[in-house]
Amino acid sequence: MFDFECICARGFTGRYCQQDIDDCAVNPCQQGGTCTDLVNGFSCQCLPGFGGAVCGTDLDECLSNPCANGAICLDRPGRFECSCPLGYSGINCDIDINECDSNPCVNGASCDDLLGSFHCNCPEGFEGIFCEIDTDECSSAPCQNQGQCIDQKNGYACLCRAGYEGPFCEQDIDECASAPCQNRGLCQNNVNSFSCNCPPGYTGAICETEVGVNVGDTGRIGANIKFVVTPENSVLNPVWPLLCYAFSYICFKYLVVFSGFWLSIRATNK
Ligand SMILES: [Ca+2]
Ligand SMILES: [Ca+2]
Ligand SMILES: [Ca+2]
Repeated sequence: MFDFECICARGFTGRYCQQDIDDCAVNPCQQGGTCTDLVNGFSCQCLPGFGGAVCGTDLDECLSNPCANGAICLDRPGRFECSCPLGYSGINCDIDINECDSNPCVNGASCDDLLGSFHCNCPEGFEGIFCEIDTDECSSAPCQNQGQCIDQKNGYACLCRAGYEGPFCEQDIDECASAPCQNRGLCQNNVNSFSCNCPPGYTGAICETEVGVNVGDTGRIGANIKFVVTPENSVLNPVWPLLCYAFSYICFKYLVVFSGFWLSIRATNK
């Protein structure tokens, strides 16, 4: 009875050396590489990013400069990572982030996308980074004569005190415009009121009451003009001839109404 023993070539085993040893059985390929069994050996097909006989070498994916816009490249196992500068995004930092996408501008402002920021174009009457501030048009105190200023959108309104009008309350309402003084009384325009300077022979708030006149009666015709009722033969103050001339019509009228007396205007500013 003969026996024999086969001395196998490398890579084979078995009684008759009929069995090819599976060199991949020990999982020699690293990092997920695919192993192919060969005769007395194996080969590894590496996943992207790895190299070497058993895929144990981490390739430097940053060597190809994949990061744009000055981003810092970080070599990772099997991949790269870009650390983007402000205002950029994307795997390669090649996307300019649109900071207007979040609609940061309010009150109808338009948005300009900038690098890492935005700019709001405010409509008239608004200010602030987001145009969120309603400009106070009352800050310049545009209302006159103690008028109250109401701030509005891109403007203001003045609430005037009684007796004033106009966009800025700049106008003193002329309460004399309706000619309220009767009997040729002189109307004086005041704030929210008027007063009547009654001619000789009249009195009352609007000179509505007729009274007699006597020699020696005094009164006012204008703010600085006083009168005195004088006898017919009295002489006018020669210092004020023109002033008297200006009132000559009034003088004549008094002469008719209060017949029996000459009325002259003696102008003084005392
Ligand atoms: Ca941007
Ligand atoms: Ca405003
Ligand atoms: Ca007035």
